[in-house]
Amino acid sequence: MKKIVNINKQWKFTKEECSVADAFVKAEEVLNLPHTWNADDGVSGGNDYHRGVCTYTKNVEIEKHDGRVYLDFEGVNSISNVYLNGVLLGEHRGGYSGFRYDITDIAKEGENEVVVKVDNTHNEDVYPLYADFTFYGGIYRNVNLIYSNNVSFKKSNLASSGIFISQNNVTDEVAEVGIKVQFDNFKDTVNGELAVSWTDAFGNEVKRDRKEVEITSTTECNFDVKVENPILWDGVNNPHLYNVTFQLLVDGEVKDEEVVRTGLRYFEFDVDKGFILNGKPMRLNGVSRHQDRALVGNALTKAHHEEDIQIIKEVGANSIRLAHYQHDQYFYDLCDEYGMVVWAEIPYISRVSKTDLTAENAISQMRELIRQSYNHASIMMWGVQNEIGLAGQKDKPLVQVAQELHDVVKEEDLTRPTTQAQVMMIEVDDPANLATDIVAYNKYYGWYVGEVEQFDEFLDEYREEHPNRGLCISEYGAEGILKWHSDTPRVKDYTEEYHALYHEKAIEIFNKRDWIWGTYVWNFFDFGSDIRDEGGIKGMNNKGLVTFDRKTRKDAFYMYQSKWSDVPMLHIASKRFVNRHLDEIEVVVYSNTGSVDLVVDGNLVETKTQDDSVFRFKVKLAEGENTVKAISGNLEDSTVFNKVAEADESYILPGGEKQSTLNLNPDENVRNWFDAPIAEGEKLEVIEGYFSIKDSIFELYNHEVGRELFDKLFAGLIDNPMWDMIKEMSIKTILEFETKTFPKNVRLQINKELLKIKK
Ligand code: GCB
Repeated sequence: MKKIVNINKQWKFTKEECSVADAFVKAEEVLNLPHTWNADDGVSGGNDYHRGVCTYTKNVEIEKHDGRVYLDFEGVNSISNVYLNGVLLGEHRGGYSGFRYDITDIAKEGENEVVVKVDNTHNEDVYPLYADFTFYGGIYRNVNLIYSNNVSFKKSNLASSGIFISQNNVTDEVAEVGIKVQFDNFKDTVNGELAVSWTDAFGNEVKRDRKEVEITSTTECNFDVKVENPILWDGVNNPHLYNVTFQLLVDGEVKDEEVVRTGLRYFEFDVDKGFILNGKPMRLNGVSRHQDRALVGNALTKAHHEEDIQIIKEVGANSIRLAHYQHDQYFYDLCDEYGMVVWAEIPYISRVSKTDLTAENAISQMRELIRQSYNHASIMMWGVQNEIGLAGQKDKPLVQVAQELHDVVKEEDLTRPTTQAQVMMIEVDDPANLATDIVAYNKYYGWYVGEVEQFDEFLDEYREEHPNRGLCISEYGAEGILKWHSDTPRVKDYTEEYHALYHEKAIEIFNKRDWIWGTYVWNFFDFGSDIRDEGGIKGMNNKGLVTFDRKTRKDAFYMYQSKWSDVPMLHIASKRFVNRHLDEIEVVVYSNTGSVDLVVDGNLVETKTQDDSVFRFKVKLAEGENTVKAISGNLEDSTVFNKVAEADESYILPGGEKQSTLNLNPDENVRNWFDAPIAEGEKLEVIEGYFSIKDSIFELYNHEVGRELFDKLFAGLIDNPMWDMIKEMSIKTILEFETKTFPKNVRLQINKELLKIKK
């Protein structure tokens, strides 16, 4: 039988690259895995966290064993070279997938020396190349020894289990499942038997199959199974899982056993009804998760993963985008158990490699992800890319690579669609949108770009362009920092109030459209991004609904909970905004109970009964402390607001609001030229051979006549440090960054001006 021995304990480490010969002398710091060397400097800002080659060593005790022995790594970021007893076992390129070496011929009974060199420096051939998160270096997931028989399920297929369950046709009545089992045999061909038993969550065996198999070194066994009257895996409502036990027997002796936990379900993405699970439409109320957290970075324990899924359940989400890389297998297990619909993806993000033109590394990471995660019921789509093209690489084969990745997915898995998260400036009619089965956009109206209300316009525009293709908003979000507050929340003020208001408005716009199949809040947790310095905080992306240490749920968290969760809840917002100078303030209460009483210092101010879960009360404050209570049935929440004479400046981000990402400030008169009303239903016109706002800003800049208009409207852009990136964007995208300056009528007027310019 197979035996797995975890060997996380008692490694030694040095933050330098050593030769294999020196490693055992130089690596002196004793530590247990999981480990990263960037838990602190990876989140301190300045983009100066240690990126280099570091060395780990361990004396590994290996038992006498008649069979095979494997050294199995679940995640090492990002390039590793592993040596056993001085012999290089191999190099693994990619920081988020598992890999495994057959060490049978090199291992000896007793003590063995393992050296792992881990490199998290930039390497142009290994994704991710550039992204808004810290690339924590280290052996940050489990390391195991696997003792297996000479005859076993395949251990060397990209660190997968060698068993693949394909849900070919599942209905309420029957699940038709295709099973592929791959074997290893390091000895002579033998006749074995494969026993497969399905047990439901109540412990009833519902199906048992036995197959004779002749096992050679390359045997693969494919067969179909029907499970009658399956108990379906029904998302958060009933995430029922079967234990499917695969036993390999030779002469009646069990040589290997794998228990695959999987759920049976069917789903589709409908152009009008959105996502449909087991025949019932179900809007994917999703959040995105980055794995890292305060103090430990990416070196997580099971308890950390469990806490994360628990908080995601608490908000009432039914889907998770596991961004932007392969997550721990244990987390996918938890998603299966909790009934979360998962978008899984690889770190093919932001830009294409300058050297790996065929995206070989992205392809290999995709194959690893799929083979290692194939049997998870929760995974319903494979994400092939995120915001590729962000850096304006129009000359690179962006669409081609996305298509290739799509094809690779189809070679690996015919049961799940491919998806992709488009960067906001990809136009809705861009052919890139057709590269995958389904498509999604990352859109930041109301944060990087214009106002949150623009989602309305974008969604209508998309729908018109693609009446036969659904859509998901794969990212949307705003920064929300606990110490900043405002009575008049505004874009880019970083306040907890704007963060909550932004999400209220966004979700309201999304909820008006049943055809959208899903939305994913960016991000559920604050996360480390050492390149950042935002809102007075260095090294962090603060768009989370929950803080980096998982300790504080921001108001926006409760706003979503009031919309998504069935568990009765009540929450007064802005509790951290204690000192208030206005005579009358607005008190926002989130509750899914339908009716809330607001009581101030023991006096009922108002009872509100409404369908909407966002309750707004006007409250007059008395000097000094005012105790505010919200009550609904048995639920109660309270806080104290302190009336002060002057506005408390400590709530305002020093340096003031940064109102604009691009700082386009054309002369007021210039803008006014275009400020004519638009006729009802007036649309954007494009004429072949003439300019329109769909052309790139660079084309306009390079055109003799166009340049005049460019200089009037966008002169400031050339000095923008991001010019190289911005110049590839369309004029439309640039204008949409600043919709206060360029509202829709102005944009249409500018388009009319452009239509006069022949290319
Ligand atoms: C995006 C990226 C994500 C960033 C996010 C942001 O579109 O996909 O990786 O973290 O924007 O917060 O800017």
